[in-house]
Amino acid sequence: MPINAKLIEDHNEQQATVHRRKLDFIKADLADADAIIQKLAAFNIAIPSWALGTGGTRFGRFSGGGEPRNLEEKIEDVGLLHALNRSSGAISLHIPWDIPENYADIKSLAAQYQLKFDAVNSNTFQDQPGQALSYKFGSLHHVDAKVRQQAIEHNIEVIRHGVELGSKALTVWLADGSSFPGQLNFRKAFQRTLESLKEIYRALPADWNLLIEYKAFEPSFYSTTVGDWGQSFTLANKLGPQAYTLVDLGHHLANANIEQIVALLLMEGKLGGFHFNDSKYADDDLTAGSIKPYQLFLIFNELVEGMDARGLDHATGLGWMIDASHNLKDPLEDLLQSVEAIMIAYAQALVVDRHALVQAQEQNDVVKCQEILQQAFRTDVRPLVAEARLIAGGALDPIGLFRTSEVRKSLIGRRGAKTVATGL
Ligand code: LRH
Ligand code: MN
Repeated sequence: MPINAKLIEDHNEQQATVHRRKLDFIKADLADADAIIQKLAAFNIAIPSWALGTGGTRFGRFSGGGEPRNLEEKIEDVGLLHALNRSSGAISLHIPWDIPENYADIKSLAAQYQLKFDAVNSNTFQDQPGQALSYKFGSLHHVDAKVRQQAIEHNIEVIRHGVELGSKALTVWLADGSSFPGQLNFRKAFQRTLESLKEIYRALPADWNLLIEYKAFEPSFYSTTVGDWGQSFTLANKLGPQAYTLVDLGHHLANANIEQIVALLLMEGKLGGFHFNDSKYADDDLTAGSIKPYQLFLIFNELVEGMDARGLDHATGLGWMIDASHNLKDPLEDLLQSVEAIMIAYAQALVVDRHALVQAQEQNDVVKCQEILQQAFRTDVRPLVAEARLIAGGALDPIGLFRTSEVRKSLIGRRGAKTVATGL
């Protein structure tokens, strides 16, 4: 592991004076700074196993080298991220891209890096070598019961892998849909999806959640059977108490008010978790907070308000995951930026003067409401996030230390310049 405690200590010593000055500045204006720092230190975001290498599009992929060649190296890379920011303490696996050869070895390797296994993801959007029946025309909504059964059994197998690893949730994202009017009977497709999910739900261990991820379009370009929050919410309600919706920020039509969707799903007790990323046009899977940082803040503003209203613990109450793809940036630097942006949005939401906001809302003082929110959004909370890292044993400047330690150079040295990671 190119990053060790001594390196982090020396790095933090060099940064200590500047950090302390900035921290004292923001603490002077905040009554509950220490409580906020504790909340930030307890907050962890799971890293997707499929986003540790260079992503690409159908037009091309430009690998940067030193990418993980197997599950062990993916765990090592998430371990490195967690050593730097102490906020990436879990990995989310995608099956069959990451089937462990030996559960015990993989679990002890993850434990070495203080990593847990977050939700496991099924994959019925690709045909695997030797697969009997194709998912070309869908999986859980397929007109052929044999194809649906094949997809159901795959999801149950994914649960089995997850149980071995100590995961507590299955994420189901379905590419199922249609690309031409008339191709699909929407009612039958939805009912078949529900009946198929019921069989998967029956296979869930009692302490597991089923997270139903919706997406407006791609790879289907006319309809997607689980295409929006309403369809996912309806399925989760019909399935039972262990079924929830999963909100991938990139899976909405343009200008959707995602923070309002989040507030309502949370109010209904059916918000299960997130796939954080950002986008300008479609499911671009860009770095979280890189295009619409105000939207990310507004989402966390609703999360803090709604989770406190339900008495939910911020760190454990929902599934916090990143789902991004890195076409241009170093994958590890990109993930460090995403975690930082999410922590900043959470910290900004924690410094909102909630009492004053409620008062202004009850008085329809529209200007005051906006001033209160933007006061928080315009507050530089980075020293609070850095202090949370420091007290958790991380680096004050993760990307700075990643670069000065030439981590990528040593990974390329060990793994080669042309390695390509499995995944998207
Ligand atoms: C679909 C999705 C889903 C994953 C896949 C890698 O767009 O967001 O969460 O299975 O990306
Ligand atoms: Mn996703």
